Amino acid sequence: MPRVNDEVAEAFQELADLLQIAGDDRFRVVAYRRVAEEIAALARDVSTLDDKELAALRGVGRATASKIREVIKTGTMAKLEEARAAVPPGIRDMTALPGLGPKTALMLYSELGVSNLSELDRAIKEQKLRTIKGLGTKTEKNLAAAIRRFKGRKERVPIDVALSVAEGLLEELNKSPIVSDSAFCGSLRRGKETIGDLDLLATGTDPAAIMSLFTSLPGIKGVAASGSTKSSIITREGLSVDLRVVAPEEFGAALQYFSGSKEHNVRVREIAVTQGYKLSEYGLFRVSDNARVAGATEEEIYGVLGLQTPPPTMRENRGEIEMALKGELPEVVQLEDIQGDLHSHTRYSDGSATVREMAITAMELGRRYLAVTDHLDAWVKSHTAHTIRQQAEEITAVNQEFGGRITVLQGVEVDIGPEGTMALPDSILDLVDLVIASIHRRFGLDVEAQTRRVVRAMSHPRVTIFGHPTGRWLGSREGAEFDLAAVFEAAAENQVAMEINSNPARLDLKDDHLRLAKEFGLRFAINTDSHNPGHLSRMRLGVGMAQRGWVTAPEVINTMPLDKLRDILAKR
Ligand code: DGT
Ligand code: CA
Ligand code: CA
Ligand code: ZN
Repeated sequence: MPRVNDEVAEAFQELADLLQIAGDDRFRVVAYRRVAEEIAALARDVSTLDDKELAALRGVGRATASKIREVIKTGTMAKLEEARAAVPPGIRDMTALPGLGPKTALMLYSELGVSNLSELDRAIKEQKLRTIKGLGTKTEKNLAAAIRRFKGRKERVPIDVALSVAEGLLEELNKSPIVSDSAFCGSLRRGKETIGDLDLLATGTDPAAIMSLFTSLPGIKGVAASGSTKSSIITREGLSVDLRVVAPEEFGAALQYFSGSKEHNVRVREIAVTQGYKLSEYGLFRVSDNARVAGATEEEIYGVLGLQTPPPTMRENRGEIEMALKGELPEVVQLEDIQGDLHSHTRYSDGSATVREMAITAMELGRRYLAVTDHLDAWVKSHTAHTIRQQAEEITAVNQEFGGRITVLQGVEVDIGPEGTMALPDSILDLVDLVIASIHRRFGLDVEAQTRRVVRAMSHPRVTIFGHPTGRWLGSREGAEFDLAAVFEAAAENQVAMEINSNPARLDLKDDHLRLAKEFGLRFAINTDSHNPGHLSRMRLGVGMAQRGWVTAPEVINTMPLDKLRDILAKR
């Protein structure tokens, strides 16, 4: 159907919805709806119809025909704009929810005074919808789910996107001499896998100038709010970004406050109160004389309160504050601890680069070793052994060329079959340095069958790493469900390392699972699963997730120098 027909049909549909909400004449509402349907069903481009042809459409008189022309010409119509102005925009947002038509929206407005999504959310929580005739507990449940989906879809952005937007914006700000310091905070600084909005901080002598610099940066779609010390913009990616300008002596306090999490902040503030202080985004103040005792840096604030400074990735009030009070925070793994990368793909399977190209980029990133782990089962099954030997020769040549500055290891990523067996025979697995076993299909097995499958895979003597264990794909797939404890126990018994996959759509295992895995004494491999050289720098995302799971460097096998790692690989 021509695009313009869609546009016209939508305008009439919206007009009908709005008039219905506003309590307009019922017949007129029905008539506009019919026009919308008629135009949506039209095979020809509506803008090519002459007056006679337009008038021949069912339900279209002279007045309607001129409205159609108006939409074709301007994209909207006066009547629609008028109706939009008459109905609160919040109510229009409500009708965007599946399952909530204009009739119900009107009822919610007139009976409960609900005029936007957050009021609707509250009314559902207070179980008010069921008091209206025709609505019930089922409506409440369905709408609650629709609101969650609506918010989830509109608001959260993958961490890699948010990170590159944040770094781009900070770089622009830092170019200017009026900005003396800046940082990102919020969920991005805590390394969460998805980001609701960006929270940026800056300090400098001229806040107003920083604000106008920020709101006129290139690549922004709109300015949502602009004030003297706080502004919000929307980026091209649809991400909303707040920037606050604070004084240098407040920078650490603001950084601490806006990094969160909220739960962490609440607990730290309680500790401050019991010690006779007041902590806010402006600083740490003594209650007795209101004197500022700290605020320029986070370390200073935590220090006065007798706490170690937890890495931002640990600040979720999951026990880190108690450990910080005792001076027993674990030293979580850092990007600088990483010696190599144990999961990558080349043109031998679905990667886009050669072994040599991957090695060069890995070397530039400071890695001392890189395992190429192509999926040789799915791609070249019939002559896998031959392919492996051929790749081995290529690897030897690359290793000779780079003379120990980087060492390429040969591995395979082998598929775990539905029964837990490996998709390649042992005779093939014996040819390589390292075997990653992963699930790529059949995520929907019931928990019992899935657990049996994975436990069996863990006990295979040649498996070194369990790749992206749950197989979750953020935004589209939850991942396999299995009994984590049973799988971790089997893996521990067989010394299989759990992967922390740095692909931003995976970040798997995730934080809670990592903390459980640690209890079984498991070791981890933080890998990029790169399919091109650009992916190799995703390592920091995996490290962030590892930190969120309190994983320390000695627990990560790819923090080891190559000779130590070879001992581990040889044992398998
Ligand atoms: P997001 O944006 O949904 O991914 O998550 P955050 O953590 O970035 O949350 P956001 O942007 O609403 O707020 C940024 C930080 O500001 C948050 O991590 C902690 C702090 N904050 C926000 N609201 C409150 C609050 O009501 N109390 C306290 N103590 N801190 C808050
Ligand atoms: Ca945020
Ligand atoms: Ca925010
Ligand atoms: Zn892979």
